[in-house]
Amino acid sequence: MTKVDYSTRGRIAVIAFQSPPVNSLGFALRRDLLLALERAVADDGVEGVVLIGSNATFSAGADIREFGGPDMRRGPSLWTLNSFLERMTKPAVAAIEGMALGGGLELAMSCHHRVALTNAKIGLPEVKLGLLPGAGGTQRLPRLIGVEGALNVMLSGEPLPVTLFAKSPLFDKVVESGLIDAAVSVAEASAAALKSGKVLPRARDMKVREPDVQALCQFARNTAKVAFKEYPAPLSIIDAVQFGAENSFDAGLAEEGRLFKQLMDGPVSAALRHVFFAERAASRIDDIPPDIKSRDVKSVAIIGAGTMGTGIAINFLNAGIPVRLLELNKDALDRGVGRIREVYEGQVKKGKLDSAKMESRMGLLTPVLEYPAIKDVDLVIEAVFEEMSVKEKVFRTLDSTVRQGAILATNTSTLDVNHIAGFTSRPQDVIGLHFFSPANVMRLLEVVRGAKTTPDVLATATTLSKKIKKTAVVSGVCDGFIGNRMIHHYSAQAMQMINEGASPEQIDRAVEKFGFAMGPFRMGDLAGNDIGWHIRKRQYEEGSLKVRQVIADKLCELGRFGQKTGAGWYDYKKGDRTAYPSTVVSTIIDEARKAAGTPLRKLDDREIVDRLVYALVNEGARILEEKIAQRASDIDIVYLMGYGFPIWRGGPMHYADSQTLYEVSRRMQSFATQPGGDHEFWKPASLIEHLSAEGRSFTGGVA
Ligand code: 3H9
Repeated sequence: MTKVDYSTRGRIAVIAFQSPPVNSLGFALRRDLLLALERAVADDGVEGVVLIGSNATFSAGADIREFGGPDMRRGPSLWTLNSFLERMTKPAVAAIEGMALGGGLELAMSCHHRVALTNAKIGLPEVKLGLLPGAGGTQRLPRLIGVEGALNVMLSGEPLPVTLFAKSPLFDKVVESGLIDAAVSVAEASAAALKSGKVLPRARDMKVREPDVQALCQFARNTAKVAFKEYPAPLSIIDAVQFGAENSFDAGLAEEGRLFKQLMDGPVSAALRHVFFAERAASRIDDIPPDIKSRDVKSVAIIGAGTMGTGIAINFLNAGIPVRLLELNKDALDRGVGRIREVYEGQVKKGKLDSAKMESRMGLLTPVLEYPAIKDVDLVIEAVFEEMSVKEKVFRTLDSTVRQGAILATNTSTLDVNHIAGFTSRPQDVIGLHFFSPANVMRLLEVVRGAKTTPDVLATATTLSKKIKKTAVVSGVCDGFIGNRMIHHYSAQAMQMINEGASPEQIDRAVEKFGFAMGPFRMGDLAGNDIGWHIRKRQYEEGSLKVRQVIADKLCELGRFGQKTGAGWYDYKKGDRTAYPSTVVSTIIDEARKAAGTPLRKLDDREIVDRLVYALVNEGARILEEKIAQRASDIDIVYLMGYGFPIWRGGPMHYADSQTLYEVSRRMQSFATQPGGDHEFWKPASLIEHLSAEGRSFTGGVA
């Protein structure tokens, strides 16, 4: 609950504020803080004020939940509060522990003095939300620590130790302990100095000490243009700093306010704010109480020492959790251990890891050749060949060897987790943990909830994901779960557009221009086209995939699996990952088009992008209808972290919302009715129709 406590220490008022969990400066806190400050000003017995956050932290800044809503405009704004503080005729001291971020640091910089604990951190992370510090940060920080330092703080957005700034005017004192005492004594000394004729120090009155602001800002601008291509906030930060340095403080504040509003109203900040909340929402499992007890995971076994198994193992070794790597073939096991060592050696060479740490991580790895050697572990993750009969063998063996109470996980990317759980006598302990390749790099982890998986097993998986630095998204069981089920529809559209006249290069280029890390064909070549082929063959057999992907299958029949075979949708030269257009592929495409007899036409980039993205969106909507995903923002996280969807567009579901679901639905219908259009494919999911009719969106309920 938001609360502001007012007490006095001698002639100093101590204003302790709280707004759990991070003391964000929402409307109620701003209102109560201003009231407390007014009380201190009016009290003749008070000579100064100390502002301190409760719950061991100062403040994480403005309340992001208010952005874009009416509360942002309610009561005193942060500008009003800061301006009141700065113009007070009694000294105000910010006492900082924990974090002072964003608007929290801006509040502190509006005080006349700042005192911090040595382990506290400060930062202006607005850039990560597509914003600039909009409550005076772009003007006060350059005056307190210099233009270059301030630009570094604002452009990185990282929280930094206060000790870095201990000698600058940003801090009067940095103390090991006794924060309140130190802050009160700074306030008392300042009040005494005031009586003897000194003026209160204010950031607004300081000169910007930089010999050539214009040159420095131009240099920063050139760098930012390359580093943050699609993001407008970094350039706005530089503009606001330069404007304030070359004009007056007040003119700088006005320019900062104008730019802040512009960014706040823009699509990039809306997307990044959505991502901020989406990441945090993903860890919540709606029907499981947050206080459910997880199982202890102190040891892990990984079955399969291939690329996936070893990648998964590295995550646990990095987190200090011992791993037993099981492979029945000695050579394959040795190769797996060698691969893990190679990854670590690469990191040592790049200076990202020291040799001692590498050896201690390798020391946590035990290669084993038989199942009894893993019988007492807490968690097993199977990463063997993607074939039900192979999984069956592994899970039946696990069931008969591994201790009761251990969690048995499969890393399958498409197979039925319930079916796999059925190979054991303990389906309640079975779960899917779908890592993405390379498993030691990609942040996404799809946690697949079987029909019988118990809540504590699920909770253990999500808790563990944080320990191994993954973002977990819970998915129900279906073919391909959230990510691969959707990508299947995306790929089908890409193939369909080739049949209609587009080339792989044109499709890749269009979608990369939209912001995807890689187009579908370059992605296939990187991941290995044989993976999709293997899945398609199973789906043709089961009858779940009715339209044969003739061109893609032909490529695989010729062994064109992608980069690893030197040929795929593109040609590759040895030691060179550049994708060169292939005459072999264009001949295969020509022949397939002739055989199909589809009339060819020119597709423009907009159609290509819309068809690919809306194919994802339509299937995403069905996934929501079927409750495979808990919420639309989870689908966005899967695509942002696992499939290279541009972060600044917020994910496919947020992107669809930004276009309005009415327009999305109309566009789908236009694809259905154009020559050769696939009516069944482009029938908008009923959720889209239903939300659109009510003027609602997929993600409206989350952010
Ligand atoms: C700003 O200040 C603009 C100004 O310049 C101008 C204004 C005019 N607001 O991350 P966690 C919630 S922009 C509302 O899991 P951690 C978060 O959603 C702001 N809520 O914990 C979560 O809620 P839930 C600039 C916030 O320990 C809970 O707190 N500031 C805010 O890993 C715990 O968060 C930032 O950008 C907020 N400002 O990390 C700071 N911050 O439990 C953003 C957090 O319901 N925040 N919440 O899911 C962070 O970087 C991290 O949350 C922090 C704690 C480092 C503070």
